[in-house]
Amino acid sequence: MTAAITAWPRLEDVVDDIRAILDRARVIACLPHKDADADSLGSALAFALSMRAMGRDVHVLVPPPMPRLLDYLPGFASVSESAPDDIDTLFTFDCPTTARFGDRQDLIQRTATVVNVDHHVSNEGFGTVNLVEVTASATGQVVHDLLTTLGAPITADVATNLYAALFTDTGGFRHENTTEEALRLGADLVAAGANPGWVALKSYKSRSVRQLKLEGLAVGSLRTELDGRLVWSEVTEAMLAEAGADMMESEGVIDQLQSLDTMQIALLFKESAPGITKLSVRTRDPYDATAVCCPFGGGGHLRAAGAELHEPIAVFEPRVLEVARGLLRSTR
Ligand SMILES: [Mn+2]
Repeated sequence: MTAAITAWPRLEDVVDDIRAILDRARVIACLPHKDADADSLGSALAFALSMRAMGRDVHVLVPPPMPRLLDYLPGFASVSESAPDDIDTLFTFDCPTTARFGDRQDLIQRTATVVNVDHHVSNEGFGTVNLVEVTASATGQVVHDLLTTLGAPITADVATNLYAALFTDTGGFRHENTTEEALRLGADLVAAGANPGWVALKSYKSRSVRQLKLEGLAVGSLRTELDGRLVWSEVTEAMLAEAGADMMESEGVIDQLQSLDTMQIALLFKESAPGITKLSVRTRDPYDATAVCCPFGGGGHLRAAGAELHEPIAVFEPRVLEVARGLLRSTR
């Protein structure tokens, strides 16, 4: 595990490099991380749509599977799972490690120029140019700063993608990363054509019966320890089968766990494939979510992090619980 990079170049230090890269680029692709959320894909689409509005032909690729729950984002219909062979310039969004590109990791190695746009503290700096603003509430905020500095247009569709990125990465403007800057940017994006009610409807009020049933099963099997300070649950293959849902539809479960009044560390274990477990972690002050994930090669943000291990839940879960208990016992 490499140590976190603490001093990133500022936008004004890299914008000329990015401008030169765009001038030279012939085939540009935008890439979010695997199992993209609205920040990652919304940022990629916003950048691509703004470039397209300036006459550039830009591809948006996703590592499979296609994140179909995000089909409301403007430009989604143009997203592809397969990459053209002749990409020479790759922009990545909201992805701290190359491992998170899943089946598209090879693109990072075989593309001559990579611009890494992100806001994760744990970013590995894998780009030719790295634009990582760790104080930004969302990668969408970094993209907005980049586009406006480049003089690229913020059309209504660009604004909608950026608003969806910002809105969901702040948990609907509820998480600790809901800064004054984030709220001001939200207003600017609405002025540019984003519809906040519609984005809220699409991101938080458009779930299927399958999704709610799955959530019910996962919430129903939650467990707590240490007076409810530690809460955890699982999403298993059996639950998916019972609800008729797939793993993509388990996205809201961790939000239910972190709504518990006594919660200080919430953990969700997902059986993403036989023998592979995905961990999602949410914490409250003073607990660092990355401290739970880093021992297992994961990372993320101060209050939201994750990891993936090639171990079944039954093996992985007790190890993570030990780390979480240790943290909770060390501070009150
Ligand atoms: Mn993000």
